[in-house]
Amino acid sequence: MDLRALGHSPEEFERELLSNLYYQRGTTIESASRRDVYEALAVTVRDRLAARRARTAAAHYQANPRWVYYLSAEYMLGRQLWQNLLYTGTEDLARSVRADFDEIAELDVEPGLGNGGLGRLAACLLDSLATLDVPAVGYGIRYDLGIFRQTFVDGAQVELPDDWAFEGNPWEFRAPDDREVVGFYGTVFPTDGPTRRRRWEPAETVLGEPSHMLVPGYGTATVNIVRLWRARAARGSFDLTRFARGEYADAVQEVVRSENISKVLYPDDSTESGRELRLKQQYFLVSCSLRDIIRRFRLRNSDWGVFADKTTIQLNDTHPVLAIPELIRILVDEYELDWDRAWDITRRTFGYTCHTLLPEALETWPVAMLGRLLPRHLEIIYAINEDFLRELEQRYPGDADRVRHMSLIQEEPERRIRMAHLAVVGAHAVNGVAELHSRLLAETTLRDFAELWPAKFHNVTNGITPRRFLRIANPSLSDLITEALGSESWLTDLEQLKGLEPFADDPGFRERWRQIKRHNKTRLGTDPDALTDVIIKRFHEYKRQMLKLLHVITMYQRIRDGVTQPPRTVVFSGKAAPGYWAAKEVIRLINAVAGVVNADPLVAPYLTVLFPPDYNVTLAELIIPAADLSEQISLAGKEASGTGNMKLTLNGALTIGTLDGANIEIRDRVGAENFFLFGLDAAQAAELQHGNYQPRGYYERDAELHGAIDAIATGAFSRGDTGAFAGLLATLLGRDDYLTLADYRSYVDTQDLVNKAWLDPDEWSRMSVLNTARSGFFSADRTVTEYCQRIWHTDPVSVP
Ligand code: 26W
Repeated sequence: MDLRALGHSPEEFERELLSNLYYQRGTTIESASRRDVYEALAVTVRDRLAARRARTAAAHYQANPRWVYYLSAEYMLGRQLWQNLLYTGTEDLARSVRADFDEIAELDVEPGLGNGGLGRLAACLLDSLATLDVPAVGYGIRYDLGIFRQTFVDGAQVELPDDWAFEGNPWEFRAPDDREVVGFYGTVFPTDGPTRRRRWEPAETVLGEPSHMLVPGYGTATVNIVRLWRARAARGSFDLTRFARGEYADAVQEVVRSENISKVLYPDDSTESGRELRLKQQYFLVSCSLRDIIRRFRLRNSDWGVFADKTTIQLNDTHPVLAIPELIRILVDEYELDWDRAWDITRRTFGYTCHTLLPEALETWPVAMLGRLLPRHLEIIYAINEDFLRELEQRYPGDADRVRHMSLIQEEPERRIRMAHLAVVGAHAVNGVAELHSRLLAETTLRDFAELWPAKFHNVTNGITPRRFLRIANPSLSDLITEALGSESWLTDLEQLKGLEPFADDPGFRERWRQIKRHNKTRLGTDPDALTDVIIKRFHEYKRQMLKLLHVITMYQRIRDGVTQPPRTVVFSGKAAPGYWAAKEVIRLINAVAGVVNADPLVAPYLTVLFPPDYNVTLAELIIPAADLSEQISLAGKEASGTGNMKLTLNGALTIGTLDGANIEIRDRVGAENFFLFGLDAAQAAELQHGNYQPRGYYERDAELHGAIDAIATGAFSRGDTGAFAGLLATLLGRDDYLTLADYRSYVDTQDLVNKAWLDPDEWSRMSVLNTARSGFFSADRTVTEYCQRIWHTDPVSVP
């Protein structure tokens, strides 16, 4: 039932745009600012999605289906305008009515509500869920301040607050009627019910107010939503008496305290902050979301017995794992189900995806802190652990060690809750995000659990949406692919890219392929003739941006020694967690080296180093189509999957990488001959790491490595200041936890193979076409299909 027929002609589109200028912005075309036009355009496009959303909601209500609920503390949604223009087929219409369309589109802001891989994966999976017509809702937090803006001062990273919605956000709908009340602190009282039923009286409450953004499917009518919660102070929290007494700060203290909960995203992507506010954020997210899920369930169902049949909740890492004790609390304390029934429903409802292998990234919370903030949840976790340990004692009588290892409670040195253990015990399915990662999880980090419950452990290799990362980011290459394949259906069936294989042998096609890559380099502002070598991801020692830098210095020294090479542009981009000293030192050193290299006329024809600041989804969409070489050089066994590797392969970049994460599956599918492999594999790396690895030995034995490190040490990149990077060099020569020096020689030699290959542009393009042609597997549609078949057991619902 379309309330208002939305036309498809330029005239009708312009009429809608004008009426939105009048009625939404209260202005006329003559006096409208560029922002007025942007907002009116956004509403014009949004209306079309809203119409489809209405039909989707009606169809879903009708179908009373099994729902997928994705709980994530982070979403990297990217800019919405281009996506929504593509998904409503109104791009040309918009372009036809506004000559300054591109300038207007620049006003579209990216909601940076995430740190990196985990947050962007969540967005790709939501896009595929809608495209596959799966009824789903993403739940998250609407942080007022997203991931910090990165600028450089004297080459050092400086963080600035990201007030992304300062000008408002035309893509969201507030839903104040669906506010929820969330409690903290307080006391737990016994009840006269069964022993495990209690009554919790929070000492503090805050309101959770949702706003949702539309998540359209591509090539289908389905429009799902992502619901983001913001904290609001309860009405009347402003203390007038104190205000009257001039105690202004105290007067608003309550308001500030409440609204602080969704104020800012924690910028850590691998080490836990341990901050109580972070724990408050996690509970705020799960409490609001579970209440909303239960409200939606009870709209169509009254029997708790079918809750787990109608509801599957995926936990995006351990950040939302408090949802497990929270569901128990609601079922037992509020709906008075008995414990065992509530536990059975809970286990059948939750799935848990682990995104890391780094011990420091596995969250644990102090028992004391959790007991203070969430006293009832601590009790429930104790009860879950009590039953679990009893099961272990029966299964492994007398094996105290195993019991201590597997317990939800870490006893030494401080009593802490192991959130990953809670997730595994409370979920019916656990998965890693690439084959190697899932295998290492089952063989190391979660080995005891995998031995106890082998059927619970799965692998679902990550994926990316080809809509944003090829069709939107690289329209010229998409057009060539569509022309070659004869239709755009590859966009929803990426394996069809296989049809490009024969074109790899077509010189004319290869030439057009090369021209498009050149065009994308010009668009990026880099030299179209140069090999564009990119390493774009968060800064972390295990991702080894330092190894790329040592190669840059080696190339620099070789060129200065008269050894020429094909021109190369090295592009670094990425943020470091503000508290991560070593990562920030690497950023500072890269900018120092870039300053010297780019200023050296001898070197300029052969090597340029760029470091565009403030890496995010929008910058990725600009850099990825221009890349020739994709750097995936993490220490084997450390990168859970990687998704940038998939985006670059899809856009025809060749990968130089280790046997780590999804690199392995990329190499298996594109062919070892179309991939530049180097370095230790995971087993060799683990052995060396646990053996007595002497990084200094590699420095002494390898002249080029020696030369590169000495250049840093002698101040070649710091105006002779030998101490400038002494700390960083000390860790590299002293510890080198991620075996950067051990892999240096293999890496540099493989880079020489890259240079050789680049000298034959035709052969390079052939390999590039084959990389794209064989990357169909890495579509998030395949990933979501696997989750639906193996973990969520959901079926699509078609929307008329
Ligand atoms: C507690 C702080 C914290 C915050 C975020 C710890 C860990 C995280 C994330 C799990 C880190 C993350 O983004 N992991 C990345 O997830 C991607 C999606 O699965 C993978 O492709 C990357 O390999 C993995 O590093």
